[in-house]
This record gives sequence, C-alpha cells and structure tokens, in this order.
Amino acid sequence: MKIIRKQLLIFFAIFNIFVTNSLAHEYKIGNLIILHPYIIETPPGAKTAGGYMKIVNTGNQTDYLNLVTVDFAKVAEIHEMKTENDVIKMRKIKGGLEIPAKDFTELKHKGYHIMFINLRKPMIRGETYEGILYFEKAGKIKVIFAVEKMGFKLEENN
Ligand SMILES: [Cu+2]
Repeated sequence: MKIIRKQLLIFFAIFNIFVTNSLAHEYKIGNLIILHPYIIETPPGAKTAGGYMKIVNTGNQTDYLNLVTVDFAKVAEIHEMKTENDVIKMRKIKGGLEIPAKDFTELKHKGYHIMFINLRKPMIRGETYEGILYFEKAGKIKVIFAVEKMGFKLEENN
C-alpha cells in the first residue's frame, strides 16, 4: 500500500501543475522531474528576484540541489525561510536543498526559493532565461526559467 500511495503522490505532484498551467514545461534528468522553473516579474530597478519550481524524485535515493548558476544575475543562492522571534527571515541553505526519495520538494512563494541577487536587468513577464541546476546525484541540467506575473502559482491549491 505504501508504495502505491507514494506513486500516487508523485503522479498528482505532476498532474496538478498541468491542470492549472497548460503551458507548464518540464525536464527530466536521472530520477528527477523538474516542473516549470519560473521567476516572478520584477519592478524596474529591482536588484533581486525569486526563482521557483517543483522537483519530483521518482528514485529510491534522496538527491540534493546544490547549486544554481545563471547569467542574468551576479549571484544565485538557494534560500529557505525561517521564523526567528516571530520574524520571517530568509537565509542561504546549508548542504543543498533536499529532494527526498519517492517524494518532491517545491520551491514557492514564502518557502524555498532561488534568490537571484544583483539582476543585470528587470525580469519582464513573458521573457525566458537560462539557468543550470546542479544536483548531487542526478548531475547538472540546463533549464529555462519562464518569467511569470506577480502572484503566479504553480498549483491552484497552493
Ligand atoms: Cu531569498
């Protein structure tokens, strides 16, 4: 039963996104499926932007997103949100972002995100930007980030 439940979880993790966003794109590398990498548009003059996606791990081993590189910003860091003294703060993740076996990790608003720091230009809705994701086990893959409007959600129930 447990295996079936896990497989259903993986199925719906992917399925829901395509119901909400007919134009969603995806990538496969090793046991990982990377769903719709995107950046939220930025106002003129903004120095930072947030990058998001959902990463599904169909394999039996935990993997880690260790590094992201892009050309459109000086730095790309993987951030987590933590509440300290009732204040939500973001900080750089230590040891890579965990993608558990037979499960998924979602980077989303108010959660894990890729922080693009010192943007070379504003991110405008409809544009696309290349980036490279480096996973500990699955290796590296080039992906395209789609720039989405403010408030965009990968899934309706998020
Ligand atoms: Cu951040």
